[in-house]
Amino acid sequence: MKCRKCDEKAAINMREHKLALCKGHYLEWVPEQAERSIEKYHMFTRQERVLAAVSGGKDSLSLWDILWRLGYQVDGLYIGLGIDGGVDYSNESQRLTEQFAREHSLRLHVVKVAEQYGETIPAIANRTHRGQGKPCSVCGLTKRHIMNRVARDEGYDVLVTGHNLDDEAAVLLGNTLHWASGYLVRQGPVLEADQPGLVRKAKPLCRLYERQMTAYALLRGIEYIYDECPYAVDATSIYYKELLNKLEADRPGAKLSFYLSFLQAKEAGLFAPQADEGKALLHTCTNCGQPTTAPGECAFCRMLAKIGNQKEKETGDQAIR
Ligand code: Q46
Ligand code: ZN
Ligand code: ZN
Repeated sequence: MKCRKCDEKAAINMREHKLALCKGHYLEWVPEQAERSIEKYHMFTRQERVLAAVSGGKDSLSLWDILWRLGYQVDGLYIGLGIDGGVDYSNESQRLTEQFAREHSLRLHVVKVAEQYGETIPAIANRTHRGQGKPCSVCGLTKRHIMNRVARDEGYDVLVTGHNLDDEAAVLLGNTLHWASGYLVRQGPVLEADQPGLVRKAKPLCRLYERQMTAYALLRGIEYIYDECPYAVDATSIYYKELLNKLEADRPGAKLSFYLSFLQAKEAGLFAPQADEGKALLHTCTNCGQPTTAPGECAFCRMLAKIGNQKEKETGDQAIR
């Protein structure tokens, strides 16, 4: 099969777009698609400072690469979770992220949860008993907190993440199956900073398939961590992704159309703005200053206080012994 734009052999055939491209044209096409999303959804401009959350995986490193090539002012943020799981996941992902930053002369912020808060994510999860043995809820809460804090404290205009179309369509399917209107209202390529202390979030890869991102990373020669986080297996989102992949196999483009039609329906007013929309985070945490749903301390600070109390108790117990 030949490239649509030249006579070279095609490196990828995208049935969803009825488009086959050679390596050179594909490496141009992906950033063009990202740029189209950035402009269409008013994500950010070249005058704004962008912080990319990078995990060492293919999506986030490719996102960083693409934004840098497109000429945006983009720095990286790596959060060391302290997750081992037999594959030394955190150390390897940090090594690859730092290597990428060095090779491209890009600025990288590194925040290690254990250094900053005294314990790794799995250890905090064990202490707090959140998430029935899986550290994902503690992990999500902590990552959101750190990402917003660094973006806000370092004066970035927007925080970007490497969520791709498969991620977004899986979340959409989950939200739709539950008719989770609160989540559906907020799901989209951009989450505006509609509360003081909150930084705008954007997902420039939201219209690119996971397969396209893998192809981009491989053809661009980006070295990324192949292993998923060991806790990612068996997640419901993986099941939703498999369901959507079956649909996509029979009907190429179904995933994209599912997501884009949702965005269009939203734009057309499917979810009329509620009177209380956006007012959910009206309070400011008395400890860290980030927005929160109830007066007092935010969920993250309450979690930290809890593990602090436990540690004090442990030291006390040891002293008595
Ligand atoms: S939440 Fe859960 Fe992820 Fe954190 S513990 Fe791993 S799988 S990394 S997106
Ligand atoms: Zn070509
Ligand atoms: Zn707080």
